[in-house]
Amino acid sequence: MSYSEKKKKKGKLILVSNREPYSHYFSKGKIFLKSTGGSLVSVLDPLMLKRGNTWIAWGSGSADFKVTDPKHRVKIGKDKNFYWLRRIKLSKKEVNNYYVGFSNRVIWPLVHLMVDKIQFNEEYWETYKEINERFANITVEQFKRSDFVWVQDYHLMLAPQLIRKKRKKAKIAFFFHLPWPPWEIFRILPWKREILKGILGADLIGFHIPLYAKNFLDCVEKEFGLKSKKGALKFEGRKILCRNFPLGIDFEKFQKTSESKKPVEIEKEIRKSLNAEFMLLGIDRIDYSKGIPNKLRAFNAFLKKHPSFQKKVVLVQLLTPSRAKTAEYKKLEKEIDVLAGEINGEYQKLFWVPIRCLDRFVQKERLVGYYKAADVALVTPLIDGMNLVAKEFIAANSKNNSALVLSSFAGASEELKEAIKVNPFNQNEMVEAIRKSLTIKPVTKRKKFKLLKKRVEKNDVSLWLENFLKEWEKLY
Ligand code: GDG
Repeated sequence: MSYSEKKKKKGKLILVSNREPYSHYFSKGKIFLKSTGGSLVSVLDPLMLKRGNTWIAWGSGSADFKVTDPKHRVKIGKDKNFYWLRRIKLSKKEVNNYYVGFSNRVIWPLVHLMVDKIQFNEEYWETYKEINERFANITVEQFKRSDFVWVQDYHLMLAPQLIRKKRKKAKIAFFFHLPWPPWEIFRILPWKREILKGILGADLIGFHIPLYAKNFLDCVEKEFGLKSKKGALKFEGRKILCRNFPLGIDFEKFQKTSESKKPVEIEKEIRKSLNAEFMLLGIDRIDYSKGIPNKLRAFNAFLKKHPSFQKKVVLVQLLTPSRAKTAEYKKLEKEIDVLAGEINGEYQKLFWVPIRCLDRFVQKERLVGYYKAADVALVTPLIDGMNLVAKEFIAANSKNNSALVLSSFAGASEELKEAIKVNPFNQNEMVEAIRKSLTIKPVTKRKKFKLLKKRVEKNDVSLWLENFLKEWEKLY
């Protein structure tokens, strides 16, 4: 009997997340279904089909509530393998305060250590509480005694405690996908106590890397005077465990896609259109945490310091639209646009454009085509919870002949030891890393890449899930 089959007997799973796995939308008067994508959905969806009760999430698609039953549910899967997707309706104002506001204008900059970007606002907080309460109440409605409730991420940090209030014995876990900041930063949050209490409603609390778990436990100690031992602590009479579970990708799927016909064709097409010997690649959501302007400035400095690479190297930067198109993001988009324009203006020659920015979401096969075409990936966030782009890039290259420049401040840096590490704030280091990545001996490059690949393959998303579920199950 497989692990998930054994678990099926013990209790079903209720998943609670802001983002839904599937959305329904209108196009030309018709309703279509689409997966909201991502590694997480691709692994949680099969798990839910096997042992899921309900997935509770914000119904954000334009036709989402046209297809739901009177209880706002839609069935995902069929026969015995199915789960309910329970959609939650949010008004425009609620989305603005809970999602754009508190989640993305308060928590996001706080945990990414950018305190000057935080927009403290009482109304954001009030709505955040209300929406967390709504998620929690709906979870309780669906709840059966043996169920496991798994709450995801920074949008729902109060939910574990709110669920616990109504179902004292519930088996609740929480996973946080972003960095957890040190106490000196976290303590500026006016609602710090409530947030910590909210998360402590869970029995198991997961982070990507040990540093974030340590920071969290440190905050708990400073705020409540509670000491932990090996990640375990007692809070309100309950034992709580805090651990790191580094998220991986669906390696097999990426590798398979990368060997299929279309990405191979796209790779060739991209290389042909480059008109250059080397291709550097950046794939980032337009977000200040991703350090895109720093990357462009470093590339500028590289071209200045190493003129022999002019006309030989092109930086292709994919800019994926961010989840919330706020004024801050539009400003960043503009900054990137101006910077790229200035650099191109300075160096551009006939048939050679040093930077190409593409600001749109591309299909998976095209994305893989870009990964395959690149000689070097520049993954240089100022800070990042994990960063899956770095791992996908490694999985997609079947020839093992590329190099990865990786920020030391991405969670992935813990694991991807053979990457060329950089401090994205240190321009000289960035310039040197670009040079190194382009001149590294092919044998060394291959050797390092193979080691990186081994790790990404081993620590894939299924292992993440299995380790998390095992640790959780052990608690009862
Ligand atoms: C948060 C944390 C943590 C990007 N552009 C396109 C596209 N993507 C996909 C990538 C990748 C995902 O989006 C981005 O994931 P990241 O991990 O790099 O970053 P965040 O979105 O900031 O995610 C992060 C993550 O949560 C998980 O815990 O690692 O630290 O910030 O999968 O492939 N996909 C397609 N077209 C695009 O244009 N199809």
